[in-house]
Amino acid sequence: MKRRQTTLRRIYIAVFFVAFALAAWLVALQRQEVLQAAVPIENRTVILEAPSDKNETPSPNSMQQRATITPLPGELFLKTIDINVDDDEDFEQVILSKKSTASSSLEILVSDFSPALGVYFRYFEGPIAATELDSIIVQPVDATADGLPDLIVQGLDAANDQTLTVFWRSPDRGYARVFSGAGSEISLHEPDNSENPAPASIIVQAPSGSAGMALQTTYTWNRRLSSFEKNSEALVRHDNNLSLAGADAQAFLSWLNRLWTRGSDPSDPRSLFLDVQGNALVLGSLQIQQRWIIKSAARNGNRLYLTCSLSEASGLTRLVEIDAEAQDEISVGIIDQQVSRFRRDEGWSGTYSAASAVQQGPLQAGQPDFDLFLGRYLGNDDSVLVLAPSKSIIVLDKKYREGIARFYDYNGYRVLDFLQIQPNGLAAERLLFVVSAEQSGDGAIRRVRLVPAQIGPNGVQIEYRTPYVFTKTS
Ligand SMILES: [Ca+2]
Ligand SMILES: [Ca+2]
Repeated sequence: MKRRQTTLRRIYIAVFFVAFALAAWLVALQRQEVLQAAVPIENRTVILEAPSDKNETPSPNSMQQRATITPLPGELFLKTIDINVDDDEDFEQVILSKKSTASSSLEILVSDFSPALGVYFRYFEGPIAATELDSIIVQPVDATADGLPDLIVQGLDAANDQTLTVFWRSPDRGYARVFSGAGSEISLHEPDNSENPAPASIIVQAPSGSAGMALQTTYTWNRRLSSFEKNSEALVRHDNNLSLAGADAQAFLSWLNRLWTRGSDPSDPRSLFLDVQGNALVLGSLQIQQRWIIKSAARNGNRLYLTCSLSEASGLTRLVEIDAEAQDEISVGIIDQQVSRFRRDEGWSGTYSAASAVQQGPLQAGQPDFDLFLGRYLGNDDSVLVLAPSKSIIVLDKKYREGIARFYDYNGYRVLDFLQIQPNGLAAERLLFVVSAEQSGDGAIRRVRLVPAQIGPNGVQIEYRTPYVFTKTS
């Protein structure tokens, strides 16, 4: 009898602990959700575990739930973009779709709201030249200078050639497709004159067959015929003798995996870092730092297209075009998905140089000897340093920070770049240190000295603050 009571008591205690643990877990889960919900949607960042499932297409069911209209029989909705296409007070929806599962081409569908009926309806549909869903950016732009915003759809086709499709909006008959084409480079050039708006021209560049030259075709808007007409065709110099290793996006990404800086405007230095392990593109200026998740990467020769977004759920996509110009030089162009005719330009485009130009050979990962530094360190005043490949920790002046640590060689300095990542996934503070190490006879690190530093247009600037000294403990 006594034994039975003891067993019962043990069971009660065990049940109590299980219930308590479950309750604690539920509270923690709820707190986390509340915290995440408090972050504005566009600022939410999710760190991907592995970039393995990036080619996964969204399930048609979830897309159809987000779409404001229902698909026709056989039709497949792939992506919805909420966007104000006509400059009025209501948002429309642009839906990227396929006519059937067997179809290899994509269409766009504009779903408009009828205030009279209180419902969305199928306003317009038309085929586009882009076939790679991830690459597509839709923008309302008045390409024809008649005061009505047209629809510009940019993206990539199956050969990773750049595509452009222009839907002209007529005053009374909706949209009409007035241009659709592909090229190794294709772009819409808007005249730089807001006083006296003039139609944009389209410039298509294609390989010419002769070395160092490209065939450039220009199309201009013919107002009378309401179409883009071929205006000129010429061979232009296209010198880029740089031969990057490999032909795939992965080789390009490895080559890019180092710190790039832009110093063309000394008052506004910019940096670009491709965090291959973290699957992110980190853009930095003196004021802000942005961490963009790379959703897809496609390569065409010396050009790389990265489709990025601020969070997994975000519909606001950014297409980053990176041209490898020389072994230590890239040019960067950015096209943002817009929600209205207003276009944001944060000034990231331009020519960037490799910060580690001196020491880097071709196609080297930008982390010399990082493995040597991995481990735990203790310093004065309870300061702690933990360097690990996936997550690093820095406790300085009683402040705990966890995030991602990277090493670069920068003009002869070894720099430790630490980006703090908050529990909700947001990137926070960035700390830079010039690192020097004391090694024992077998090369193992004994102590490190971290000197607080900044990276500016003139290279590494050491801050004259007391360095932090850490002793390696494991
Ligand atoms: Ca609208
Ligand atoms: Ca127009």
